[in-house]
Amino acid sequence: MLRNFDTHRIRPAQSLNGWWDFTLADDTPRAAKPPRDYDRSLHVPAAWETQPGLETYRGQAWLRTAIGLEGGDTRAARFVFAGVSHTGTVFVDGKKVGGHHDAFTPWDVVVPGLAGGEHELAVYVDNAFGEQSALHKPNDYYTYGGITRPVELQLLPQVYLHRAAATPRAGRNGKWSLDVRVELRNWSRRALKRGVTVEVAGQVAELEPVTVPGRGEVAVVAKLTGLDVEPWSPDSPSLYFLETTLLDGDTPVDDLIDRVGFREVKVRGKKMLLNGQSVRLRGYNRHEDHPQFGNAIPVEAMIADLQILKDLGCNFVRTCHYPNDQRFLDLCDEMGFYVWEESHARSVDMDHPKFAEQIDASTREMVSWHHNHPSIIIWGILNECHSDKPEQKHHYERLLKIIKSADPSRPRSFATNRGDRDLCLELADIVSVNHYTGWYGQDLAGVEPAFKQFMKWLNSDASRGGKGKPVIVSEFGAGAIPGYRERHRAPWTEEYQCDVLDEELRVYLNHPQVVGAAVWQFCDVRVTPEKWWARRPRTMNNKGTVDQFRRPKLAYDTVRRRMYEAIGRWDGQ
Ligand code: ADA
Repeated sequence: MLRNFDTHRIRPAQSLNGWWDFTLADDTPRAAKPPRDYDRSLHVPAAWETQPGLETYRGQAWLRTAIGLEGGDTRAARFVFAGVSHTGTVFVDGKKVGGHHDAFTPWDVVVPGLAGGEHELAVYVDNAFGEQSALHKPNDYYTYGGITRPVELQLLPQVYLHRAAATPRAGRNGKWSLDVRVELRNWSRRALKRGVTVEVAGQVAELEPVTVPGRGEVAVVAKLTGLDVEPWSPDSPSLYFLETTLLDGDTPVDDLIDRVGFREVKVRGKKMLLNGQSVRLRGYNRHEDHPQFGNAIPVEAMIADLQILKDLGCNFVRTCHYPNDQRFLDLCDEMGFYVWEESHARSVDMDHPKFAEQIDASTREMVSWHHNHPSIIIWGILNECHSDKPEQKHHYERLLKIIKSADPSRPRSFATNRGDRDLCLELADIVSVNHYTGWYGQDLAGVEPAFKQFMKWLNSDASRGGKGKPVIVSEFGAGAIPGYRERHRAPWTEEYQCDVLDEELRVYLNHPQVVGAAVWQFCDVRVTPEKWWARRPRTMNNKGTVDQFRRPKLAYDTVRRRMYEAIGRWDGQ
């Protein structure tokens, strides 16, 4: 399953997770033709680094599975890949049918005209760095290889439901409304007329039938009003199924099932509001990384991570620095976490010839696929990029515009480390800063003065662009090698990490303009062994509050105390 619940009752859908044939592609000309022979197998989804001998394999590989199709050419096969790391090229019966670059957004390939019977699905997967990739590069997190998120095969009628994007709005007397934009696509050559119904919380909207041109697409909007529903919040994460059905005459021929939560997120002056109530975000940056699974983390391990975050007194996760597996977002919806989701970019070369194309795609796909998650309350872009360079400002403008035109309902931000040189703060709804005075500055006593100085600069003059806006401290932390304990509390000891997190949380969680603080980072993660990152001890980013196996470091209890104190719920244990 792509999600944590069934997304179709009418459309036939079948998981393609399971054993796939697998072979490295050292000798294969680039994605030319799938090979005949495969010498191993891999249980998809998986990162191939989990296979003995392939722990550091960076390159290409083929994966293959057999699929059985029912019916004839009135149905198209739709292959949905929730994530292939980092580039996938798809072949059906040896013929190239599609592909996608970037590990972190879902994508699909629609193949009409396949006859009933058995077919071969082969995927050429590439996780190599090079000129073809602006965003995947040696970095402070690992780029794994493989089909790392679930795969599904669906059968589509000629006109099918491509997407249903829902935006909740609070109305009078505690009632809610929901605007649902439904996108219909037609893979056949003939124009066809279809009706649509949308149902949520027992209310149904029936839309007039529309004609969808051959090989074309049409969008219609359903407005459901006067909904008597429980709003969504972290304390009470109520969710409702949103069922969209496609009708040919009176006959249902396709459907999409998603979930929505009723909440509005607004920025008002220095505050961030959820359903009119002031919100303070307390949480973590979390990478999709696990020593046993790479970035192909099973749902059970995701749940365990979120349970740790709950225990730590957190209500917030930043999905640094890329869109996350939708099953994780589903869990955040269900368990009541606020999420900052960010398109894929951590300190990248903005002059790379592929940069604009790839970051635009990552941003568009993120908002398009993840639009309905109530947990997502902030869209983020461009972590620690060149927001201080006038010649790069247009990237910030363009990306923030892309988001706003696709989804005007959520605030947008970017995490800057440019301090008082930043030139793009006026473009963001929320000012977000990464602050490492306690670590890279090695200046524990300087944490508060440095932050005060930044806030003074920010608020001193409207030309800064951030004056009077809400502020999130989107990263702060310190490295600690698990088990390195010393009374002298030197850098890299678990003790020093405690001191840094204690002080930073004290300063940020008690500042009136700070609406959120996200510790860097949840767990220790693998980094690429290339370039500067090779200098990281254990070739890991060791700033986790839990180690890579999620074993708590000394700082765990410090963070926990600070998080509970911040909401007046610290009872000494
Ligand atoms: C940056 C960056 C993170 C991580 C962190 C660190 O702020 O955004 O991805 O690299 O620093 O550990 O230095």
